[in-house]
Amino acid sequence: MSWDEKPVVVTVAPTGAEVTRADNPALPHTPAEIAADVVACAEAGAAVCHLHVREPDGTPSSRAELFVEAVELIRARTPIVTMVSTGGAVWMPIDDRLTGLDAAPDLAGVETGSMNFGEDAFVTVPADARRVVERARELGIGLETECFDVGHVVAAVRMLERGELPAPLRANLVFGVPGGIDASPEALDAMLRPLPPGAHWSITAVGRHQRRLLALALLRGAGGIRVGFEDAVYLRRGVLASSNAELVADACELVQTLGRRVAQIDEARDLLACPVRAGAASA
Ligand code: KMH
Ligand code: ZN
Repeated sequence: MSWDEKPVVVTVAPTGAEVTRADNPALPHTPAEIAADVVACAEAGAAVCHLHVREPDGTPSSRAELFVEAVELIRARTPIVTMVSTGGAVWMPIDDRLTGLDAAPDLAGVETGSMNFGEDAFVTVPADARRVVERARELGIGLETECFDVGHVVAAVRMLERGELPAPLRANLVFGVPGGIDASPEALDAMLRPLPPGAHWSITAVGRHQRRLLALALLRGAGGIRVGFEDAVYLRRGVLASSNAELVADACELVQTLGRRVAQIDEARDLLACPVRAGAASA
């Protein structure tokens, strides 16, 4: 199948760890709110959800029970691919970033390098990355590398080559985080260069260049794109999104406008080599 015939996996990142209700009042906090958003996003075209959890007051959390509750509520209502963050929030120690794995999601993110993150340091040393990979392996959870700069992509590929990261390589390339690579066409070239042929790559972009960079990546053969309040709370300049589902619907329209097709959830599972877990809702 040529790149333009390949369906595009749309991921929603509904809550993240940095955005607040002061930024967008529709931000989901509780597992029930997150699950309701994810179900609506699946109906709008999302095939994967990238999950962080929050305390009821909105504080980013690492409580395993919240991850378990969110994943269970989602699985009961939609077969969407579940992915937990192990990036957490910048202040979380690595032990706290592993708790989402207790929810037995389909996939987990793994950071393969460190960086500044705005005014903070977001640290993942190689031993941390190996811990995430080992724990995910033990639990039969697939991995997606979260790469915020070229060195993170290179490190992920080296881990793959050394057998430290299981194949297939799923790489989410993130642009525009202050401290990471910028959101420019040249940056996209630089992030793609180290990837081996056949890697599944998706793109996340934050800030005002988001839409342009997603469009560019779709025309360069991106296997996936990510949207949601974690990355942007605006639909257009000056227009707040009313919900995560509105952002997903808008992203799906962009995919189609550019002559590509949005992947159904079962297609996404094939593309991501991510089988259905026993007990999960069917399509
Ligand atoms: N909240 C950021 C510090 C991820 O989920 O993998 C990390 C993050 C990346 O959101
Ligand atoms: Zn995240």
